[in-house]
Amino acid sequence: MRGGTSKGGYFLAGDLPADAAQRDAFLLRVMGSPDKRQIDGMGGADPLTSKVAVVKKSSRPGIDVDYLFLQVFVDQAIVSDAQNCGNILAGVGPFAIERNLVTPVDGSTDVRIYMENTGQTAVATVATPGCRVTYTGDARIDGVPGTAAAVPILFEDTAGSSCGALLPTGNSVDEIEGIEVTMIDNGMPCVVMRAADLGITGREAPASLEADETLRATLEAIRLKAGRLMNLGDVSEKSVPKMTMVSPPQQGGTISTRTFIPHRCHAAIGVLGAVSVATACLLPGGPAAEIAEIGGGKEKTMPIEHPTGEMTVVATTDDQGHVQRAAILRTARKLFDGVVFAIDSRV
Ligand code: NQM
Repeated sequence: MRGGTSKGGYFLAGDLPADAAQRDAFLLRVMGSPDKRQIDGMGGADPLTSKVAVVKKSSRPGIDVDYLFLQVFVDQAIVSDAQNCGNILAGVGPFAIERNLVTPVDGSTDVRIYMENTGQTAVATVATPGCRVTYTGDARIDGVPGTAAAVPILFEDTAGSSCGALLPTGNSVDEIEGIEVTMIDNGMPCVVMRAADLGITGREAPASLEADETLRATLEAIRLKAGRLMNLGDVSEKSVPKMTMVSPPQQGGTISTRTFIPHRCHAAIGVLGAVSVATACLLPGGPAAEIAEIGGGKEKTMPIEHPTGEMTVVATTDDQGHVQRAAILRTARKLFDGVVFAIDSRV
């Protein structure tokens, strides 16, 4: 399925080996990793198309399904559960209904999803006219051609998802390798920096940033230090924290971004990454807040600009200006339903 601006394999948990090492070996075969072209598997030679959702009916009160996200690295034999993914999340509701884990109602169906990676909950609303999932509709998201049925998603309790606190160091601003950074986790651990401080405009195309060896080395040096400061330990083999460079908005949005995830530059921005960056924009004194254009009121509509358009985060704040919940709009599409083979047998 395509989920938002990502694509991956969606599995019922019961169809995969229960043993994590066997499961990961199977998923590496499925995606064709490690290989930068993933020629021997289903992966699309990009971290955004080498993703897996593992879904099961939930036994938790008030929750419909449990969702485990797995990032299958493209050119390394690594399958990581160290991050969540809000784009792949967009396909979980439709998948759960199609696989009879959730009973649809006529019109639209709310699916309450427990995100196992971070222990938090999201509510996705799936279009189900006549009690059947529909993927067609008129919602448009940047980074995906055409239109599809809207899948609005609400996040309520994402602060400190992986780092234990929204600001794991307790500060809105720290300095690493001489660069001012905000280390933040409102659903995705992110390091937010001014693009200008890294010697770029922040308007460059992802390919040109990926070709800049000096920039990449600086980002990785900052990331390895930030990982420890963010309670993530040694992140050399993890896909977090994400490295977001911010600059003034170019298209009337809140802020412009370029994000390394962490070794490739995202063609857009991750969902929870965008929620975390939007939250950083609301921290007085932080590098993002200095640049961000934000309206008044408690409900803030914040288009986070990225290389292929923008992702709008609607953040609801309390009297102190702290983000209480965030909503985003995604779409999803069922692409293929079938049996995938690893070596010469099923699983
Ligand atoms: O931040 C890419 C994506 C993501 C993650 C990444 C995501 C999120 O675009 O919630 O969606 O940052 O690795 O799918």
